[in-house]
Amino acid sequence: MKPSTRSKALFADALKYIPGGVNSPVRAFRGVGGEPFFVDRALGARVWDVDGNELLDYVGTWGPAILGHAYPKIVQAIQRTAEQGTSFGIPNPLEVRMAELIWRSVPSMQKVRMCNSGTEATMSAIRLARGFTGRDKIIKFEGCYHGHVDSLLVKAGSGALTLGQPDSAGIPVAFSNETVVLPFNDLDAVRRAFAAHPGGIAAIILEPVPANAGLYLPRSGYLEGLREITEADGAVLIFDEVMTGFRLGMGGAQGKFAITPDLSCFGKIIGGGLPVGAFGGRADIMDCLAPLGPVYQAGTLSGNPLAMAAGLAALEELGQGEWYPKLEARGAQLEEGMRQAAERAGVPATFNRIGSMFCGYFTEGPVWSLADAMRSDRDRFAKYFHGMLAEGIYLAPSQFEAGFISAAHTAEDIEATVAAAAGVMKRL
Ligand code: HOZ
Repeated sequence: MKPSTRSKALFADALKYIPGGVNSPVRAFRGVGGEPFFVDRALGARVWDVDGNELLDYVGTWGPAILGHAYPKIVQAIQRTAEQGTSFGIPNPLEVRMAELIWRSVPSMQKVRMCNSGTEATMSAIRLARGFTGRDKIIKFEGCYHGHVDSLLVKAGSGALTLGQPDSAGIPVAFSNETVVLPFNDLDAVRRAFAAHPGGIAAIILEPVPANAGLYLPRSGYLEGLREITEADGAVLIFDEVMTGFRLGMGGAQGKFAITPDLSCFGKIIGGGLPVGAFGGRADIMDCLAPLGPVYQAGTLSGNPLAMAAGLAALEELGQGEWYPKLEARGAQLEEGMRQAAERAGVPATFNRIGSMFCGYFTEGPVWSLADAMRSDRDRFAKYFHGMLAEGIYLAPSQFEAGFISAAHTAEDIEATVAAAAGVMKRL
């Protein structure tokens, strides 16, 4: 690796003008120590920093880059659309195409409203669920992260967990009192919460595959159980598919596990790398939104033509190619290689994976919940992260984030990653 001279100078400047030098805390390397590098450009499975270092990228802009960076069809769609104007604040045909494509891919999305980020999507879905049911309380799960929404930033994952602040300052107690937080993968805890608040719970919101405390899977029957409990009670079941949507297949996690939630939230991939969010679901619930109903939600840039064009290009491509089997094959190759590497190095490790999403924990495992994830040796993860970076491989700078494989990662890239990991683990 070349010395990080330019990155260091930029970070010093950034610290003067931007809190912590970053526009989102998880970028600050606080979970692993050291300073972030600054990116110059990205293409396919690689990013280049401003000092000329080439890195094989497993962050993929935190999920959106499923086809690889600067995918030509997406770049061309953005260029073409920009020539017609970058924002209208007037309905445009791309919004309708996007809504229809989402509905075709994810049948539970009978109606959809576009917004600008995953945070907006979850915030709006919660408000809608409350407006629809006339109830106030919501259930969320430990380690699940749904953006930086007040009522959801309670025992949250992602950057909040990385920084050891899963409960943010600045949230009125009255707000967090309306949030019931439960352990993931524990149906009895959910049944007890419903019994304790009869007729009071508006919604359960969850990442069907939690990917903000690393990555762990729902146990067999768990999602079905949540569906049954919410249906019987009249509460709204909300799947936050910001990370899993169009990542685990065109139908997202709900397609993979064959569960129909009432509402779902999307982001990341559906914007093709531009800022976007979406929430949608049952038509009778969605029709409670203004201008039809009493629940207000709005946005100057919602349905922005550039984001719609980029997202449509990404989704249309994903819908045509044999991308998902290829991503599964790369994921399986990585999983097998990493398990063997850890075993040979004698390092206690658990490698969780679904499709092209993964997380390696430095613990015997298994990891099914936040409590299990917290057993990972985070000092060891920090050493591993920096060891991999020195080998030219960029992982998320936190134990509590998922890794992403893109369609641009080749079998040789995965092989090189495993070889690097084997060497780094021997030195841990
Ligand atoms: N929402 C992303 C996944 N954990 C992290 C992006 C960020 O917080 O900057």
